[in-house]
Amino acid sequence: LKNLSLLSPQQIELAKMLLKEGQKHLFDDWSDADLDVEKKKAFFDQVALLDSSYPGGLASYIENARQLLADSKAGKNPYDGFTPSVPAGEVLTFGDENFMKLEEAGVKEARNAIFVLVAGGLGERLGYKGIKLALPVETTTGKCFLQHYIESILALQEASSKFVQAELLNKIPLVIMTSDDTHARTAELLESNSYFGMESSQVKLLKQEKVACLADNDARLALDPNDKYKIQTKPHGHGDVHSLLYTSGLLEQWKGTGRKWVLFFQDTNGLLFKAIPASLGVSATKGYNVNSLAVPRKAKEAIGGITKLTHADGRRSMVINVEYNQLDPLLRATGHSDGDVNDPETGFSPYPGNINQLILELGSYIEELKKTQGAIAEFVNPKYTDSAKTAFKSSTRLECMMQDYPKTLPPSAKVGFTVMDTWLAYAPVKNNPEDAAKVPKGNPYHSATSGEMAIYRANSLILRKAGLTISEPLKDVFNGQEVEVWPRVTWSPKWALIFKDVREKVNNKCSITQKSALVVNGQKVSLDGLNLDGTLIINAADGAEVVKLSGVVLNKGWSLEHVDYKDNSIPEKIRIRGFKIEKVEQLEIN
Ligand code: UGB
Repeated sequence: LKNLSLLSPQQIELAKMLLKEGQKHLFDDWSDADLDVEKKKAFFDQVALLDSSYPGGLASYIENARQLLADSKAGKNPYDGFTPSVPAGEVLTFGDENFMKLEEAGVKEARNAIFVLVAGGLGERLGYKGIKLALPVETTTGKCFLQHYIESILALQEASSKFVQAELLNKIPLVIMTSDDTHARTAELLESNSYFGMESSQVKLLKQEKVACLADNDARLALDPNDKYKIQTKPHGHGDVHSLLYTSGLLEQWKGTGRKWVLFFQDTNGLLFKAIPASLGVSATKGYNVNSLAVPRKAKEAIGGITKLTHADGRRSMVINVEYNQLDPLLRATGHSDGDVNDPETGFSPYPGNINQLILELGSYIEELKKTQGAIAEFVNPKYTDSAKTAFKSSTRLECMMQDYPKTLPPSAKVGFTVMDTWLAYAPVKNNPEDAAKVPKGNPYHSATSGEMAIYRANSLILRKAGLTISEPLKDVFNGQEVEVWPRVTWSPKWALIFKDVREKVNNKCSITQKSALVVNGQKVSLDGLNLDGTLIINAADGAEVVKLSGVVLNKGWSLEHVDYKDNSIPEKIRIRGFKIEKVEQLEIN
């Protein structure tokens, strides 16, 4: 720093800020050797990036960190003064009249929607080497999550286009939040697959930056152990999506074109789009500013609980996700001596499980972000070396979650939630086979195995509800996880988006046996007296006339062969499921 001529005026300001914020240690080991000039410049480039990507800049980050670290050291409970209670929300039953009405309302609203996929996480718990969006949702078709999501959005776009004049139709935008860990591979996946049928201009990638690591309780920034000219960084969490959207300028553009709803979703939930139309219908009919999707949750299950928090001052109350590790202590601290326990009547916790699918009303979202610039309540989770909490085992950082958005909203905001059956709405792929096998019995595995089986189960149950005879599932164990194996039924979103579509395209003279697999690809395919015992694949081109499937289809079909997740001779995306599909015999109609 002695040689200030090295620095631009902006860098000098950043240097001064760092010194003012107690970060002198960052420069302690700098040498005067000319060799390091480039590294010093790179250091300031990094500081400039850290400064520009955090709402309020790096100085705010350091100040917020100091406060949160002091609170953590003092053992301060972030929910101090708040009493939890069970909030009221919409509880939907698949396939009843109300559900079907909401689905239709949702499809109509979809023309005003924007989808935002948070996909910056590496998926450390899953341990998969690729990006999670590239994993197959199921291996009968092998379609990956990103393809499934895009096809679902395109199907919604088409279905909702009926409600608007062609010249007024805006294509539904898709924003994908990536990070350094996922950006290049996400872009590659899109480009090498022609955006899975979407126009490239419909898709925007926004990359989140990491935040600086903190070395101690004074929020001194940590240097990279291998490079004294580099600040160590770690991910800040999915909450970054709000500030990224705010600074991108996209929100105002969308508002200008009459958009109304922003739907946030996660990288690996293959069921989600079965829940989207009805929940969007709830947002529209209830006029919710915020609508969180939820499922019944087993007490202590590792997903956050939707909770109403009322402050002792009597003025503040909010409906918010309380993370699972905080819900139990909060309940115990507020007079519920048993903590988070199942209601004996329902067998579930009274606090619905947050599946981190949020629907925000665009107008009020923009107003709020103008106030906060997208900054989201943060937390810090240091692992201390000693009981006096004086030092950390390794550096820590501030984190934030997208579902904490309602925390800053005024009490007048309409915050609600929609509960749907888990079988219909939620089957994420988050855990590696080893950890999944250790999940307590009765709790969901959230693995690649359970994620895939959930698709077949949901599709089978939906067909059953529509009147088909579907054989009972068999139980089997893959990678140490016992699951139900239903017929492997899959369909493309454009075949049926909502339950009404299914009902219109099938009749009750059809049956499907447990060993069967059915793939329906195409719009106007109808199942009219089809009796399937084997594998049937039907591909109908867009615009094809009605293709009616009837009669008996009998063949050896496709079987599931057990494989072990440790068997490196099998591709990772397959072996993490514990089975591979042996394609023995099928009827394929094109
Ligand atoms: N993600 C990012 O885009 N950026 C990041 O920095 C981090 C993540 P995880 P998590 O569904 O059961 C959430 O890691 O955070 C993306 C809720 O907080 O899969 O542990 C990432 O790519 C919790 O309340 O989940 O837990 C992925 O798409 C509960 O709802 C998404 O964020 C839980 O999800 C979620 O990241 C759940």
